[in-house]
Order: sequence, then C-alpha cells, then structure tokens
Amino acid sequence: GAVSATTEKTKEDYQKVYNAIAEGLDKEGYDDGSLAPVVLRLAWHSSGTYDKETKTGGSNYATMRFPAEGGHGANAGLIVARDYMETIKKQFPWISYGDLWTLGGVVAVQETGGPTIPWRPGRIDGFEINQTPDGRLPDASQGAKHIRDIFYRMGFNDRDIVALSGAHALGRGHTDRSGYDGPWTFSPVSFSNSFYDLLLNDAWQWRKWKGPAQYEDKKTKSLMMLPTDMALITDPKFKPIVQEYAKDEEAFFRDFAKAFGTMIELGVPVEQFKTKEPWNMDTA
Ligand code: DDH
Repeated sequence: GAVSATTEKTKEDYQKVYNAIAEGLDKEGYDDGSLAPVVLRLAWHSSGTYDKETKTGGSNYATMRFPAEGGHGANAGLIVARDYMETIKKQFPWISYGDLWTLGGVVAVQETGGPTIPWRPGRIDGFEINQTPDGRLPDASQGAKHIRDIFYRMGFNDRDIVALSGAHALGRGHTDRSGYDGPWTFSPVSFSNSFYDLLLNDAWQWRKWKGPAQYEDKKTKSLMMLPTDMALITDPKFKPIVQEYAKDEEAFFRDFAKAFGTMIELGVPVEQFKTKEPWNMDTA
C-alpha cells in the first residue's frame, strides 16, 4: 500500500523535542539565568483552568495562544515562555501546542533537579471558542478558602495543593507582570523543598512598599512570600503537610510528581492519549 504521509511519532521523537527545550533554557542576563521557571508557569497556567464539573479548560486546547486568554491578568509575562516555545515549534511543527507546553513543564522541573514527571502526548490544538473565562487561576492576594475553591474545582485535595505550591522553589515575582517582586528561595533555578523550609523556619514580615501586599524575610529582605503562600502555614490542615515536606524532600518530590503529572493531563479525554501509560522522559 501507499506510504502514509504522517508517520506515527515515537517516544524518541518526543525525547528530541524535550532535548531541544532543555538546550535553550539557560539564558544569561534573563532573571536568574534560566527560562525554566517561566516555562513551568506556562505549563501550569495552561492546565490550571480546568473545571471538573463542566469538563472545560485544562491543557488540551492550548487556548492561551488566543488574545483573550493570553491577556488574562494571571497570564501576564507568559509571552516570554510562549515565544520561547514558538522557536521549538518551528523545529518540530508536528507537535501540538498543548503537548509542547506541558512537555516544557516536565523539562523545567526535571532539568532544574526535580523529580521525573510522567507525561504522554495526545493534546490537540483547539479554537477560540474553547477559551476559558478569566478568573480560573488563583489570586495571590487571597487566603486558604480561595486556594481550596480553585484547586478543588480542578479535582485536587489539600495534599495536592501543598505539594503543587512547592513549585515556588523556582522563579520570582516581577513588578511588571503580577506586581509582586522577588524570589521565594535563594536558589530560584533549582527545584528543591526549600520553599517549605523557608516558609516555616524563616521570620516573615509585611514588606513596606507601594506594591501589592507581600511578605519579606526579616533577615535579608531579599525573599518573598505571597499571601496565598502564607495561608499554607496559617491553615491548620495545610500546615502539617508543609512541615512534612520541609523535613522530607523525597516525600515532596514523590507527591509533586504525581500531582503535577495529573495536572498537565486535566481536560484531555483519555482516548486522545497516544499511549496507555505515561512515559518517563530522560533528562538531557
Ligand atoms: Fe505560582 N505565581 N502561584 N505556581 N509560579 C508566580 C510565579 C510562579 C500563584 C501566584 C504566582 C503555583 C501556584 C500559585 C510558579 C509555579 C506555580 C507569581 C509571580 C505569582 C503571583 C508571577 C510574576 O510576577 O512573574 C498562586 C496565587 C498560586 C496558588 O494559589 C497556589 C503552582 C501550583 C505552580 C506550579 O508550577 C505547579 C512558577 C514556576 C513561578 C515563577 C515564574 C517566573 O517567571 O519566575
């Protein structure tokens, strides 16, 4: 018979995409020298719009490509990550945006020293009609009830919430994006459990400044916590989980890998996936 024009892609093909994403992450002069944090945030914001009741949102359709969703306040600054991903898309035009962006999140975690995140391809590019309304992502000025409302809507529980929040080991706030300012940890390009350790064991005070209400560490005044971060130790159900992850990085890595692996599949009908079991991609 005729040779098919579109050949089925293998794990090796996706590993090449992984490697290409990994290769370009280091960027001298940008933030702390790496695009990994903003690339991880793109994967999360493209997935975290999911609503389990209506089964809308999530990573399937990569609707942040469109001006309305791209312009949602929570997505300010993610153009940096989308532009970077566009350079990868040019090299591998066959990959869907949803697969590309979620794979980017996997690369960001694994290449900064985090756990192996299970991932598999199958997302398809959607249309403007598939965009979700503004307000589905968390608002950093709020507290524990809001965080639960947002993450329970995606189908997560308290343990998942605390585990996923540990991603703030990476990156920083930008005054020209969210309005918040500064990194959470002293090593914002390595994935570790230090977010929990600092949150619990450092002394925090409100920062006196013109920007949005945020905390600073008393000692160096160089680190920050968001009001939503602080809610993880003022809430009696969240706090013991923070304490556990601060002491036990292995437990954090295990739980983060599971919750984030689930998060990046939100909104993707299972029959769309090209493999029955997710893959473990190799570090580059
Ligand atoms: Fe976050 N995050 N995030 N976050 N996030 C910000 C930066 C980064 C909240 C608010 C902010 C998660 C959860 C929450 C990352 C990953 C994840 C910023 C600053 C705000 C504000 C943005 C800027 O100015 O550039 C809130 C609120 C929550 C919550 O309520 C739980 C989760 C679940 C993740 C994840 O990846 C699993 C990363 C990485 C960054 C750093 C981005 C950068 O450019 O650096």
